[in-house]
Parts: sequence; C-alpha cells; structure tokens
Amino acid sequence: MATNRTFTMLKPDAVENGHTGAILEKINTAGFRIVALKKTQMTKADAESFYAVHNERPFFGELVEFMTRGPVVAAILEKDNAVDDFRTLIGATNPADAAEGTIRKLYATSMGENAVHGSDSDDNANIEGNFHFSRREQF
Ligand code: 3AN
Repeated sequence: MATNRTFTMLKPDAVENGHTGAILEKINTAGFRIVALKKTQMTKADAESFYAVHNERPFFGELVEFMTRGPVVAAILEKDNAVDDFRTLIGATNPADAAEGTIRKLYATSMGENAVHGSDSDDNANIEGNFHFSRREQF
C-alpha cells in the first residue's frame, strides 16, 4: 500500500461542541501524520465551491448554511491507504449507521451535522487539500 494523503474538515458542529482536541487525538492515535492544519471560517462562496458536486441535491442549501455557520478545522493527513482508512475511522455518513468507536458515532448528531468530512478519493483529497492550503503550507 502506498503512503498517500487525505483531506478532512472538523465541521462547525464538532468545533462548537468542543470536540476538536478529542478528534485530533483520535486521528493521531490512528496513525495519521498531520501535513497541514488550520482553523478557518468558510464563506458562502467557499462552501458552494467546495461542495459543488452536491449542488443539485435537495440538501445543498442546508449543507452550505451549516458549513458556514462557524469555523471549521481543516487538515491534510498522511498515512498508508489514507483515504480509505480515514473513511473507516470516521464511519458512515449517517451517525445512526456508523460503527462503534468511529468519530461520527462518538461526535456526530445527524446526517447533516456529522462532525467530520473525509475525502472519497485520492483525486478529491488533492483538490480539497489545495482548496484550503497553499503548497508552502503542506509538508
Ligand atoms: P460523506 O461526507 O460521508 O462522503 P456525502 O459526500 O454523501 O457524504 O455528503 C456530503 C455531506 O453532505 C455529508 N457529510 C453531509 O454533511 C451532507 N449530507 C449528505 N446527505 C445528506 C442528507 N440526506 N441530508 C442532509 N445533509 C446531507
């Protein structure tokens, strides 16, 4: 398995509820190296662009509103098999379906407010990481 990178955001619900430290600790304990990390507030235009792939979905407006209601913590993470292993660590999109011990099982409250984002492919990890971080912030 190749060492590769994924991108995550701790979403506004997780940050508001004070779970940033606990989630970063879980990420660290699971063996991910932090390549880049920052707390940032997305504008409406940022969220619409980041989630453009979902712009036809019925929940798009709700998603943009949620993702801009407070700061997020964005990070690029590195590990063998990073994309798949991170999606395993965060659990299913709907926290009701998420496995025990996963980040969403522990910290998410609903399908919309599900605590954490994880890229779904190497290509998207690259696009999403570059959306939030310049090249000289990734090392
Ligand atoms: P995942 O984040 O697990 O890859 P996606 O890509 O299907 O899930 O959805 C992107 C984001 O859109 C989710 N993280 C969630 O916040 C939101 N979302 C997905 N489905 C719904 C839904 N039915 N209602 C509200 N929000 C949703």
